[in-house]
Amino acid sequence: RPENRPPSLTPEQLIGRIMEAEPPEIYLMKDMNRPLTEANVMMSLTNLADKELVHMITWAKKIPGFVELSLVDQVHLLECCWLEVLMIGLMWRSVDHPGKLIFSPDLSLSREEGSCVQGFVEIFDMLLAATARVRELKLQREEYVCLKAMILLNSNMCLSSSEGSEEVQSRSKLLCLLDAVTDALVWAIAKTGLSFRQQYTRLAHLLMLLSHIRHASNKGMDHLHCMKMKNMVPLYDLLLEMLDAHIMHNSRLPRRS
Ligand code: AOE
Repeated sequence: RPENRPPSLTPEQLIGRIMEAEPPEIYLMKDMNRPLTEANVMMSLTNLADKELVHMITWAKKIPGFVELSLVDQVHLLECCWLEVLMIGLMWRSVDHPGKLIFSPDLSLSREEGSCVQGFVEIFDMLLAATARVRELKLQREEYVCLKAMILLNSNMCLSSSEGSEEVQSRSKLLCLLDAVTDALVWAIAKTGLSFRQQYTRLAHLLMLLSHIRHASNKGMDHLHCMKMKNMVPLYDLLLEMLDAHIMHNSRLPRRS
């Protein structure tokens, strides 16, 4: 059925649309003289994430086909992947600054500066290592936007509560969308003029990055949960609720609708 097909765009057109969806750079306009204490750093990071999440929703909605998914799937996908999406964005911004994480143009932290937040160094090192890998691979912008879209579309591979026909349709739309973005990534890799062998090796390397990002995100979630316990993260009530929803995710019983 036609409404089950992904938007019939060529890989090039799809990448164009995903590129146009890119969120803007976020400035914190923070007081440069503020000392890098645990509380100040966490406040700045939370402030940044808060602004980025608003843009992330706009970004997701601009990915061709995303808004055609069921609302339940849209919410669930974002709920599952938001930290991974923030992290790949952070890696992309930091790629030309070895040893540093560029959270925003006015907030970059070295490993040492990050260590003022308890438990941060471990996550920091994972992010620095993954960023170094991105650098080695010389990730291209087209490839980056495809990977980020794949993180979103691939975040929610759990059993769907596939009762309603709308949910079943949404699930098959999602798989078509994922295929379309995969085609776009393959197209972007082919553009680099590598041999066929090098092309599929590169595809594998790029996709393996995603498992490191998922790992870092899970560790980051644990860390955030600890921080919350210590009352270090000045989370807004709504965000706090949403964070709780995420942490309970793995232990949630299969839902019935
Ligand atoms: C990474 C990239 C980035 O751009 C910003 C940040 C800021 C904080 C950082 C994180 C990062 C890297 C990993 C860190 C983390 C702090 C501790 C952790 C360093 O180790 C993240 C600050 C997060 C603030 C909490 C916000 C809660 C939002 C809940 C969102 C949600 O559940 N839903 C459903 C909304 C989804 C909307 C898209």
